[in-house]
Formats: sequence, C-alpha cells, structure tokens
Amino acid sequence: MIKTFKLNSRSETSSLKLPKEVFSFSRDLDGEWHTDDAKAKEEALSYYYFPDSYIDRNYNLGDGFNKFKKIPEAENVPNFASFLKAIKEHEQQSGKKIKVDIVTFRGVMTKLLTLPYDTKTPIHLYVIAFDGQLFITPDSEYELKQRAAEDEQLKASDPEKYQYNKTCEYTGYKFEALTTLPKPWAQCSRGLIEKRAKKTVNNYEQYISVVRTGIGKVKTLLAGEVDCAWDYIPSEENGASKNDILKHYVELKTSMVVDQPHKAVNFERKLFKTWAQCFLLGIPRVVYGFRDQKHLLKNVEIYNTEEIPLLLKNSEYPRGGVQKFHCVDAIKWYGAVLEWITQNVDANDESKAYKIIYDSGSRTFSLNECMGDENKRLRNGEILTEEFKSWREQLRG
Ligand code: 0WD
Ligand code: CA
Repeated sequence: MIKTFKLNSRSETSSLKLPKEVFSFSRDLDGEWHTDDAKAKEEALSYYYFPDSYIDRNYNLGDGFNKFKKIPEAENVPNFASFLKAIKEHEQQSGKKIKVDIVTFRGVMTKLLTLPYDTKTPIHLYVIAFDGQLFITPDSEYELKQRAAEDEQLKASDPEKYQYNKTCEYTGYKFEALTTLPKPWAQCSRGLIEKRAKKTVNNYEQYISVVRTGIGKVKTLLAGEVDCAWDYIPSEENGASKNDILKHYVELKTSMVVDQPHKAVNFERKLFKTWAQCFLLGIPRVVYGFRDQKHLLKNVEIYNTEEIPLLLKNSEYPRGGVQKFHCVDAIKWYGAVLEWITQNVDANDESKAYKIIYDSGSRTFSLNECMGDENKRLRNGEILTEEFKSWREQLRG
C-alpha cells in the first residue's frame, strides 16, 4: 500500500495548542542517559550569560577545535529508548498514561513543518502504532549514510571547504560553551565566568525537554534539545506552575555575518528553520552569534520567536527568485499533514509498520506500508523497547 499527499495541502487551522513541558531528561559527558527530571535540571541545564560588552573581546569561535570532544555520529542519533524509559518513569510516578496521538522527536516535526519551504531535502521516517498512539522515528541509518556520502564528496572535491564547514559546525558548540554557565549567574564565581573561553568543548552533554502540544485535533508529545535557560527556572515549590518553564528556555545559534544583501536570504532560510524548531517546543527566545570568515564573534542578536514570522514576511532584501518564508502557511501544511498521517495509520492496528518518504526528486510525499522482514524488524524491538511495551500493557491492565 502506498498513499500520497499533495504538497499544496493546507488545513483551516493555524493555531497550536499551548505547549507544556511534561518532564526533561539528559545525557552526560560520558554519553550516559539520565531519565530523572530534577537531575536533568540540576546537572544538565545551563544558563545564558553574555553581556554586550564581551563582543569587544574578539572571541574566536574556532579556538579549541583540535580539542573538541565530539560524540561519534553513529551514537548521536535520536535515542528513542531513553525517551521511552523517561516516559515510563514519568507515567509510573503520575499513575497515568500521557494521552497524545503522536510521540516523536522535535527534529522530526521540524522537517515536516518546514517542508513547503525546503523541498530539496529528502525525508525518511518510520511510523508504528502501539497502545492507541503513533510512534515516529527518523530512519537514522539513511540519514547517517546520506551525511557520510556528502562529507566524502566534499572532502574529495574541495578539502578546504570541507575543513571550513567542520569548523563552522564546531563554532555552534563553542558559542554555547562561551555564552552559558552551569548555574544562574549570581551563583557563579568570577573565575568560572572568565574561564569559559578556555573550556574544552563537547557535544555529549545534552538537556532534552519533553513537551505536550498539538495542532488542530492532533495531540503530540515531542522531545527536543534545549540549549539553556535565559535567567532561572521557576520551581514548583515556590508556587510556580510547570507551564511557565518553557518561557525561560533559549535556543542558541551561530551564523555568518550578514554584510551583503545576497547573504540575507540565506540567513532568512536559517531563521525560518530556527523559528520552526522553537515554535514547536514553545521556546520564546533565540540568541544568534554572528561570526566573520575567520570565525571571530562580531555580534550577538536576540530574537523573540513570535516576532520572526513578521520579520520574514516584511523582508525587503533582494531574493533572486527565492520565495518568502511564510510561517503561518507552513503551520497550515503542518496541521494538514499530521491530520493525514493520523487518518491513514490506524493507531489500534499493532500489526503494521510504515515509512513516510518525501522524495525531493519527484516532490512526492508518501506513506508506504513496510512488509515482510522490514515489518518484523520495526515491530520487534527496533522502535519500541520491551520495557516500554510491558509497562503500557501493565497500565492497560
Ligand atoms: O542524525 C542525527 N545525528 C540527529 C541527532 C538528528 C536529529 C537529532 N539528533 C539527536 C540530538 O543530538 C538529540 O540527542 O536527537 C536528540 C534530540 O533532537 P531534536 O531536538 O529533535 O533535534 P533537532 O531539533 O534536529 O536539533 C537540535 C540539536 C541541534 O542544535 P542546532 O542548534 O544545531 O539545531 O541537536 C543537535 C544539535 O545540537 N543535532 C545534531 N548534532 C550532531 N549531528 C545533529 C546532527 N546530525 N542533529 C541535531
Ligand atoms: Ca542550538
């Protein structure tokens, strides 16, 4: 069975259900996952601190590249097993199932939401139904292969460009290390703040927020990486509600300085993608660090997520044929495509497995049933863990 869905489909509604954090989990410097919410907040969440005057210090975001403690690509794929373990532990504490239609990673939804304005990137996802819910994962094997092939090709054709790109990737993590602190500013010593520029940079440590949200009738549970908090995290002990936590989160990004009009469109493309990432989890702020050709940090700009759609809509830069990025239009596509997925995959049929494929060559978006060995592989252990399945069976009674 193959069903296709037209790229010009749009839903009537563009209103998102107010995102609420349900819990968080984390990965430490040794690559171990921890499913305890309080521990994640205590040990893995960092805090933004970078006064404007620090721009004059001419920080080089390429510094320390040779010491980068980088997690192997194959170990850095979205980890559904830890996510499910964290869901199980949360449900054990609350005594009830988290009621949603779709469980997935934020990165998966970013791909779907931005598709109408990024038709050149292919999408490969798997979907299975269990316990009345759909579980969607990226086909990480495909993505790793794709990326490795692109890397090899560039390395062979333009080794300098390859090296430059790798350093640019590093600057993102370096910017995080340079602008964040392990505790709110008031609890950090002067020494700790000043030593950040020399700190070994790693991409092992990760803080993941799990957020309940949705569009139209479709409710989702999304796990996504959050870079840091803006100021502090309200604690429930002090009477703050859990709904307020998301308002304190920040997304950090780096980009090339926009010093010529033709670079503006590329930046807008990035800003659109960043908007999608933040919008999905309800993250209200984005901090952009702008670097020059030599990776020197030249400027830092703060954007409110909710003002980005208007910024993109009102853009007057020359576009050279590139269409404007319409966030509201993307949301309407997103609403339509999620509804289509939930209508075409029976959440109560636990015998089937599907692949969602967007083919950039033919521009077709399709739902494909997986048969035979592929079905068995996906249904038996590749997506859901035995631990999670037996927990839900126990809960069902
Ligand atoms: O294929 C992979 N290696 C991916 C891994 C693709 C997407 C996600 N992930 C992992 C992340 O490391 C994280 O553990 O899944 C988890 C949660 O992901 P998410 O929040 O759903 O992912 P997404 O929204 O795509 O990206 C968030 C961050 C990125 O931040 P920036 O500011 O660069 O968008 O996850 C990291 C990265 O820090 N990340 C990656 N790191 C290394 N290689 C990659 C990647 N391919 N993709 C995302
Ligand atoms: Ca980031």
